[in-house]
Amino acid sequence: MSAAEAVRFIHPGHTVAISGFASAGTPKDTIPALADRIRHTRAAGSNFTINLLTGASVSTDTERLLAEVDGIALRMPYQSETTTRQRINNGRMDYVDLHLSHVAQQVWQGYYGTVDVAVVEVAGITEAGELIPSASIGNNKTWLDVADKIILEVNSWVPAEMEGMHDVYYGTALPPNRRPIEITRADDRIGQTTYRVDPAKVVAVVETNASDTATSVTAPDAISTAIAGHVLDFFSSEIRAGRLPADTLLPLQVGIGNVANAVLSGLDRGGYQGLNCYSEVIQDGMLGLIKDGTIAHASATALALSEVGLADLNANIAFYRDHITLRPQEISNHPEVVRRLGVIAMNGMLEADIYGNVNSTHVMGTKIMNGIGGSGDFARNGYVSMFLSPSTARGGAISAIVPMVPHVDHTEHDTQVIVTEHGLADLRGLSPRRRARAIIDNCAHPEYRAMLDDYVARAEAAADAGQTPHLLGESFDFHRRYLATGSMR
Ligand code: 0RQ
Repeated sequence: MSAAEAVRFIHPGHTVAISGFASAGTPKDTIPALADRIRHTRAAGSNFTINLLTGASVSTDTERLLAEVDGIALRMPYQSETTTRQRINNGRMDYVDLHLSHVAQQVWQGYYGTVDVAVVEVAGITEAGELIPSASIGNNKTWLDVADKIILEVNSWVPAEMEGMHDVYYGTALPPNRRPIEITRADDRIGQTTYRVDPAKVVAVVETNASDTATSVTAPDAISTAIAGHVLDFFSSEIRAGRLPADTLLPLQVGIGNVANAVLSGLDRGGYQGLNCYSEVIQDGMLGLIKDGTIAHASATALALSEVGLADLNANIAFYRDHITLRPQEISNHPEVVRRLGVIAMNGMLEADIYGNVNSTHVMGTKIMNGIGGSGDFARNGYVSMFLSPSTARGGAISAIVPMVPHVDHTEHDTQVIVTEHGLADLRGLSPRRRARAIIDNCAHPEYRAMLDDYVARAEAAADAGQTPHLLGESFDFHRRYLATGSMR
């Protein structure tokens, strides 16, 4: 049926779980049709909101349509879209920001009530009645399992040869019935290539032919190239110290964004061969490395590609299918697997404090930026946990190294290495006071070092300085200075 007819199954107050992870696999027609329905209902005088559950962020165009009509009462688990962010920060939308590996189990546990309708994009339906996934898996297996009603969007734009790239695992369970997740290499397959679905729950099938939204990528600049250089030097010294295998390192997880892409470009020049990625998304930088053999295999839950990346993937899909595995996000981000494989976790941050606590999500401690996403899944369980960021934000007006972060996503216990364009602080084996020295000396922007030194000197001189010296009132004055510099989100 048409998308407009299909959305008649969605009613005010419903919890709607949709496919989509980063820019890939968002339903193309059904969600815009839902936004239209909400707008018309509102124009007729009645309120229509839904609770929206996803894999992570979805296509920004789609997310914006629902936010603009004030159609979302509750959003979970991640977003990165401007209008949605404003609604959340204005208190007009409830937002639950959680580890992406936790989403499926929390939904199985029933925290979010009944999932009334799932809207899931698929590449096709097999004769046996199973579903061929498209360019992201995210939580789709869970949505199909738990939803009362299912709307399928069959997108013929997805190349047929993508079939086989996926590994959908059906062995997950709640305690006490959990079994080991038997992944010991990034390319291990433990599931099946299709989703199962109960046909009795499928109330609509909508046909589309529409491309995924492209992710924008900018070429590495001087700052991201410098950060990548420090990361590559660190890998070399870890190899010399016998802590990382030469040539192949250990499986890499790389966050999204320009710094991440610069690190990937840098790997190309590092002389590595046969690397593996055990990450959350496949981005442009990885495709080139797969082609030239630097990366042997990349495991993730979604593709997040630019226009150029999408064209490359589609033109060479049979080749990439053999080097990429897409998994449900509770497996791509699974703490057990991340710990076993010894993943090298590299994520972005807003700011870190002098002791290594990291804020990834809340500007000035209060305004949400995106969400924790998968960063905690990888940082907490990685073999080496690294946070990478320019040393300043907003044209130098804000230092990314502060005395005390006003919101903590990753504690000092989870952060092992901090990198800015000025250098790298290896915090492993260091007490808090030594960590402060390493972070200020290696990572802070030179213009902020004197202020941070002064803070540490006075905090350490206090009679009750303790294990982790702080001047509690002053640490937040450090942030408040920025309020005068302009409007914050
Ligand atoms: O603002 O967009 O208005 O220009 O934050 O900052 O420097 O472009 O960095 O794109 O790498 O994002 C933490 C947000 C960094 C991201 C964060 C402002 C800055 C700019 C973006 P503008 P940059 P990035 C995926 C793992 C959590 C989720 C995660 C993130 C904007 O990395 O969302 O890691 N992480 N998922 O101006 C005020 C500061 C600021 C600041 C930056 N200290 N104060 N504003 N900004 N620092 C796992 C995978 O495997 C994919």
